[in-house]
Amino acid sequence: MKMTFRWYGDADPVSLAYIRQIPGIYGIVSAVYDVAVGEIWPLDKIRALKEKIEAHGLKFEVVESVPVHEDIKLGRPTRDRLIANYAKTLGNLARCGLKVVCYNFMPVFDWTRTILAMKLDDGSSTLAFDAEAAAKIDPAQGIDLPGWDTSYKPKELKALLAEYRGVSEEKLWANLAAFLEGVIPAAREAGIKMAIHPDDPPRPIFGLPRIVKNAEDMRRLLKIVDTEANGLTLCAGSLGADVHNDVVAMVQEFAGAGRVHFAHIRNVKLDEKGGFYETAHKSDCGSLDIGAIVKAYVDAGYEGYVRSDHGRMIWGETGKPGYGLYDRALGAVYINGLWEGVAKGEAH
Ligand SMILES: [Mn+2]
Repeated sequence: MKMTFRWYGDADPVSLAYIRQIPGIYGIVSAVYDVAVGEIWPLDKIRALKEKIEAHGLKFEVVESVPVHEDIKLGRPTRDRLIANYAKTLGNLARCGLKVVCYNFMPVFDWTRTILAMKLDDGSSTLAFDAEAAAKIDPAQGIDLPGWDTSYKPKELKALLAEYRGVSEEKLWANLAAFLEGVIPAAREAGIKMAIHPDDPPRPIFGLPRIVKNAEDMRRLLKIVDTEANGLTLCAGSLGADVHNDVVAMVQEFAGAGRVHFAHIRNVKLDEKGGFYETAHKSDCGSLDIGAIVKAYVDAGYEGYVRSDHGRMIWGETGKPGYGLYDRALGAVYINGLWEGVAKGEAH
């Protein structure tokens, strides 16, 4: 297992120098942030990022994410050029030594929360999803979510949402298939493993289709192009936000089959109304058994990349919600500890 840590580039208030001080960190997960979605990531920008990371004694082998243009998800006629561009970006990443590319296929919204700083009893604050509040949002009236990417103007967002009304789940699957059939052969040739991140939360929201929500969806996805390069980012916290998802069984099945290329490990506390909030990583803080999840990875012989995922804001830290230094560092050390314990226990 290779423990990694996500870093948002020079704009990130968390420095590479600090990340390096977390025990057991192998590498950085990052992205080129100043190329427009859909355009090719040039070699010089990838190289500059890699050199910056390596100067801190850390590896750069995983990208999170190369975003998928909405035209691809919508199946617009422009998608062929955009898919070709994506494949070229994969080639450039491979030339710079990158091994895994995380991406998602969620329409319009990436991860969605209704509260960015919910206060917990211990005084920390965390991200939360209030299912009742989310259900009350009428996308036709506009959506104003905290912390959500505001790069769309309200009018553009309305038009985009309207266009998705004509995209059923099956249509989205067909568009995903066209994407995979376009990029997976290029990834395989380049030696890149693609790793789709599941939908977060794993359910349709605001009338938008969502298709990577559970084990059945992941099986279907892997069969579209049935090769190792077409793989998963198994995000315990995202999938675990649906009480029906058995994350341990998913690790056993998909890591066991060699199709997990990136493991996001974090915990969530579910409520009875379908909502949840994010907790510290430790098992008894949330609804997921992180020890059992780690054991499943060890038993599967998983040797890929891992990262702790969203953290709470603790010790007075401010910054990007979910992506502070301290709680994610605690999570990484906790996972490393579990891993060492399980692996050594099994070796005896
Ligand atoms: Mn994740």
